[in-house]
Amino acid sequence: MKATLYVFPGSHAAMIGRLLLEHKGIAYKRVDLLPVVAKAATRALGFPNATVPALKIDGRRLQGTREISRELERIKPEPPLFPADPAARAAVEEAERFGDEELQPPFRQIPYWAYLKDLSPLRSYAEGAKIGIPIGIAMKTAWPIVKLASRFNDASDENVRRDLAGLPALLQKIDDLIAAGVLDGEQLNAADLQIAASVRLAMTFDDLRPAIEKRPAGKLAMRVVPDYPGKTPPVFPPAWLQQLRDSTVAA
Ligand SMILES: N[C@@H](CCC(=O)N[C@@H](CS)C(=O)NCC(=O)O)C(=O)O
Repeated sequence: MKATLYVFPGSHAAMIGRLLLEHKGIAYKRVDLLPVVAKAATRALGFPNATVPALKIDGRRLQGTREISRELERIKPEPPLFPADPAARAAVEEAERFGDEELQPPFRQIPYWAYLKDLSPLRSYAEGAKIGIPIGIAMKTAWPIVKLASRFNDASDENVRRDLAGLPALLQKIDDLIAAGVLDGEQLNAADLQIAASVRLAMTFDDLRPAIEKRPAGKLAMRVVPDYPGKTPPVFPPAWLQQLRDSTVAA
């Protein structure tokens, strides 16, 4: 099998693409793009959408974490990403949908808002990436990219404040899915990988990590992605973190 995965540093969706291939034991070449630039690059490479992860596998083009998980399951059934039992499979598919549609989006706003305030942590997210130009030069071009990406992703004060206030409910839902046995079983499934990558990205933020790491959701994230490059020191106004702090006491 010949596989090339297009990603960009820091992207939780791209991390899911990597985890899916690694779960299946499929060797792949990783191509690191830059945010925003990736939009044009993926189109130029013949993908239908302008997002990562984008996977070329045996000449076929797959895009989006859920399309990739399903196709990998079809072309290489072992080890499985989905349970064989239909009811259990439906529960994993629904958890995967939740991860994709509800959990991923805030983490396309929160990071860009933070980098607009302070660009210096950005470099840590590119650790291990080969973006084709020296990292120092890439960082000099980072400011316009971050500004554009913030605009594309609506990373406004209002949205990010709302995202942060919504985190306790998302984390509770993940803890509930773990308690119900849908996630964090003996064998990891597609929803574990989908959800853990977003939670693990959240844990690279010093403001968020203490409220997450001791919860089942945080432990799952560490199990699935022990090393997620990047670290952002405290950056959010304390008032925006109130709900998260309250939920830490309750957890
Ligand atoms: N729900 C999609 C989301 C893919 C997505 O939006 N990826 C972001 C990165 S996290 C992206 O490629 N954005 C384009 C860009 O910023 O250039 C999936 O699970 O694959």
